[in-house]
Amino acid sequence: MKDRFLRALKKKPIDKTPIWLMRQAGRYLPEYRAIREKAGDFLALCKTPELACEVTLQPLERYALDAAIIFSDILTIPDAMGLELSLVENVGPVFNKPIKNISQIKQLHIPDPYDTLSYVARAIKLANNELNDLPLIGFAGSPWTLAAYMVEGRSSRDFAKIKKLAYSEPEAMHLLLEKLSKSVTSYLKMQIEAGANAVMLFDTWGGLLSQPNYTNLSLNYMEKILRSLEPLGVPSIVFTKGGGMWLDKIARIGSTGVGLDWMTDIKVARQLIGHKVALQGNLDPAVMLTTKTLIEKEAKNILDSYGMGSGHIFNLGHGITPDVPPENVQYLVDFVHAYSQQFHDQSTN
Ligand code: 1CP
Repeated sequence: MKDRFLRALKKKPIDKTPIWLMRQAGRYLPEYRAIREKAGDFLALCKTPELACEVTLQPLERYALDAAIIFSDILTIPDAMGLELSLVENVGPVFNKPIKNISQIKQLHIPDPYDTLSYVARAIKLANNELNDLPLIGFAGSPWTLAAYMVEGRSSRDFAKIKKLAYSEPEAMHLLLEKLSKSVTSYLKMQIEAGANAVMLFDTWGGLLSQPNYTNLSLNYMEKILRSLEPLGVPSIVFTKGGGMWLDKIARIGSTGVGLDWMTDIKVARQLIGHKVALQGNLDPAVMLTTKTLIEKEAKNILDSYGMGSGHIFNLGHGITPDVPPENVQYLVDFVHAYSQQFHDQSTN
């Protein structure tokens, strides 16, 4: 069943629970490390459509995954806005020109994705040609999460600089978020036109916000983006790491599915919002570092907790980490497909 992922997202009957993994293409795969070395640096890999396409397909050659996600990064938008992204060994992504003052925010331009980000559309077209009707997920960062990296200049433990800006300069904060929302909207529209079958918004740092600020600075802007994409009729998934206590709000912004982190109880989430949206998640990524016995036990627990019927897309509660043994992924994918058949009515398939 090639459309298992899209059917689950729309809660249509399926034969088994679909599975894909956040960051499924990445450093835990030796073939990724080889191609990354060949490309020279991470951004060159993202910006060379043939290589980005090849890396997108790598995990699908190994595993019976139900979806591909285009190989890129959420930070391509700030890069296209002129902040100059580079990936520094043992540090992570760094901007050479982070946002330091309000006048910089005023001067930021909204990139034309067909110009500075067209490499992503080309990679999507190339990957789609190879996928044989298996769905391809496009993605972007949420405006808040992008702003967090743009103001800090790099990753941070507490993102204090952006939070200080949010409290002390609300107008500048909203101007930045407004510009990012427009950029994300046109970027995702381009990805959909290029052939993305679903889109996902990664709100990795939304969980750092207070409840009112989460609504004002993250959720409202994601809603704006989703409402603009609605006419295109492509399903969407919203993932806020640390957003478990705001699920009722997240389920009301117009996405088809909601991603759950591993801190959230999927059974409770289903009771709360399962009638409105599909759920994606939520195995603790750390489990993937352990044994097949433990992977089976924890995956079983999630599938049992969700229970009967469609509307669940199995995934991790956050991205897979570089030190995961590739054979553990094989085990998880095959186990989820085999064990989940009892939760679906086989006579309707
Ligand atoms: O080769 C390398 O060392 C690069 C590591 C790497 C990879 C493989 C980075 C740098 N980005 C990526 C790819 C990537 N990033 C994908 C690929 C598609 C997939 O297979 O899933 C996706 C969806 C992302 C999205 C992304 N980038 C997010 C959101 C998801 C999440 O994990 O929370 C975030 C926060 C980023 C920023 C980023 N880019 C790279 C790193 C190491 C990080 C995280 C930095 C941090 O810890 O704050």
